[in-house]
Order: sequence, then C-alpha cells, then structure tokens
Amino acid sequence: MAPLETYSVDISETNLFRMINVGSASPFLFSVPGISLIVKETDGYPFLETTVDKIIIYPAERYDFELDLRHVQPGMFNMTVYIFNERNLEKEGKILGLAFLNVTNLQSITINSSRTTDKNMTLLNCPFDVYPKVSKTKCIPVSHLKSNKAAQPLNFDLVSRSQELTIHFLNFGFPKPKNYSSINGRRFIWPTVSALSQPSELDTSCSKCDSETSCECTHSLTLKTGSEIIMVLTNVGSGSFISHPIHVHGHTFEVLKMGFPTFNENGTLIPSNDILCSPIHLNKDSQCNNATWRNSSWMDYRNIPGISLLDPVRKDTIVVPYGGYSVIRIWATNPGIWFMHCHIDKHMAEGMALMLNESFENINKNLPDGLPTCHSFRNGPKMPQKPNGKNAFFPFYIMAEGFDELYRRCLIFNLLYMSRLKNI
Ligand SMILES: [Cu+2]
Repeated sequence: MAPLETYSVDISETNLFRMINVGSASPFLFSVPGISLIVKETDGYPFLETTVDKIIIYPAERYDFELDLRHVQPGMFNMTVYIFNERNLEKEGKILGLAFLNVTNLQSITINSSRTTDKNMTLLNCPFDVYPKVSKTKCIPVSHLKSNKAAQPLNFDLVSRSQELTIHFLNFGFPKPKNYSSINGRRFIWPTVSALSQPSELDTSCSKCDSETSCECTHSLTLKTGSEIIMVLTNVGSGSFISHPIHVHGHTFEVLKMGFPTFNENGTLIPSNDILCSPIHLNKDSQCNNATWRNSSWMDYRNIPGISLLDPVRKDTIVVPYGGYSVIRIWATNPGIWFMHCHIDKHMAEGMALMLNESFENINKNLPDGLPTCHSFRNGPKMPQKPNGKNAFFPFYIMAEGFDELYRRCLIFNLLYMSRLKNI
C-alpha cells in the first residue's frame, strides 16, 4: 500500500490547491479540519474569493483554493474526503480519502490564534440553500458566487452573437415505466452515423415522447447560430430522486440562478414550486417532460427574482439539485455537435444525455470535398484462406477488420471534423 500523501506548507507561503473530482459516481465532501479554505476559482474561472470550511465537489467539477493559515499553529492536519447523504448532507460511512498537511512556521512569524470565532460552519456548493437539520452550517450555493471581473475570461466566440433568445427547460430524472436515466423523458440513443457530416440520416425527432410519455431516441437540441440560450435545468417531478452534475461540452456557461427545495419541520424535503411540470397533473405525479415556469412572467428571465445578471459565476459543470433547478446561459457561438450529459457515468451511459446541435449550416459549408461518409467504405477482398478454413494472414486480417469497424462507427470522421473546424 502506498503511503498517504503529505503536503508541506509554510505559514509564510501562499499555496494554491486545485481540487478535481475525477470520479464518476459520487460527490465528495472535502475539508481540512481546523483550517479554512479561501476558494478562488471553479472549473477554471475565477470568482470573488470566499472563505469556507468545507467544499462539496461533484464529478467533473474543479475548485481552486488557498489555505487560510493566519491563525493556525504549526502542526499536522488531516485533509479529509467523505461521501455524504444527499438528502441531509450528513457523512456516510468511514473516511473515504485522507492526506496530511504539514504546516510549518520556518520564519517564526507571530501567530495570533485568537481568531474571531464564528461557530457557523460554511459549506460551499451544497444542493440546498438552507442546510437541513444542522442549523450551525451555512450553505453557499455556487449561484451566490460573484465572477471576478478583474480576471475577464477570454472570448472564444467563433461566430458573432445575435439578438435572438431561446429558453429550454430540461428535466433530469428517471421517468416511468422503465425508470431509465433521461432528459425530458428521452433516453439518449447514440447515433449510428456521424452527426456532424450526415445529419439528414439522424432521427432526432423523439416522436414517441410526449409530455407524460418517455421514449428512447437520439435526443438533440437545436441551437440557432449566435443566439443566446437560457437553459432551465430542472430536477423535479415523479422521476426526481438524486442531484445530477450536468456537464456541457464546447461551452462554458453563466450560472444565473439556482432554485432549491425546502424542508418541513420533520426534515422532509419539499421540491421547489417554481416549476410547473404539467397544466393537468401535480408536479409529483408528472414526468415533467414539458416544464415551464409557474409564474409565466419569468419567461422574460430578467423578471426572475434573485437572478444574477451583473456578475454571474462561469462554469462548465453544474449540479441540478434534487427537488430544484439551475438556470444557466450559454451563447451558440461555437458551431458543432456538443455533448451535454450527467457526469454520473451510470446515468450518462443509460441515457441522461443529449446532443446540442449547434448550427449544421455552419458545419456543412466547411466540409472538405470528397470526404468519405459513413457507409461509403468498401470491404476489401476476402482474405485468402488456408485449407483448414483459417485466414492465411490472420494478423493483417484482424487489422483490416479493426479499421473497418472504426469506419463503420465513424469515430474517425468526428475527430477529423472537429480538428478541422478548430483550425480554421
Ligand atoms: Cu445523473
């Protein structure tokens, strides 16, 4: 067994830690008991720093933090990772991850240990805005973070922005009857041809789905070139059971608002009532495949109470809280077919995913002449066979078959197109 990692830091130094959840299943609860964390960036984008005691990190998320060592006496500290219960955020099981932090004071700096004691624990990125049961813990959802304007993100727009605005409601859950991981009741089925070069061969209609019926299909969301896209990512209705970390490829997004469930006096979670799943059914009885705002005036997103438009934090992975929602904004300025999916691998593999179909018109005009399409390959001549029926050039045959299979699956084409488009 390898020894546990020990990080050595001196009180006179500033040390930056980048924490990444490369897991595929669970969010983690991270802390260094006795030391506060000065958190500065998430998913590579800076925000106005905030000091917390613990961080929840979902699969695919990243958080950059420094250690607040101003009132810390030298010594060894634990760096701890726990799995927690998503309903009440209490630790589950034994410690999952452990490292050591060796704090030194090589320059004999005078330490004032009498820190102003705030007995409230502060927790960043909880999927609630009020910590259930434990009143002494204060939650900071990421939607409360403020972007650091002094560190403006680079502009990666490949096409100019238009005035057009579209709002999409996407509900993440496990709808009946099969309880497959789905978005708006659609279990994602992978296309069998390249979605970039042969879009006409795709059936993305999902025609068997309706507002209360689930289906399996190549779910695609068309984004108009250059337009502003508001996505209301919801986690309500009869298929809502767990929070989902949703990751978008090809884009980062601004987190404009998060809506959360509340708790009654018994600690029972009550889903947010801001979302209207169905004009007929109660939310709890609806699949919520065709959601909207309960208050129709919120369709103009500037009317949504508490929406952050001045300095919203930017991310590429956002938790859609169980019983709540996250409102994000992206711009359709990066033509391509982009995957959007839950980063819990089991959910993604089962179908909680879709393709952002961002402007076929911009892709097709960049196709190189004579580029082969899927199905256009020709099988080579049959391999000569030995009298016993086995292939004479067995290793070469395997290679040819393997390459053939790659063509069939069109993986190569996707890669070719992507690299070509990016090099323009
Ligand atoms: Cu999920």
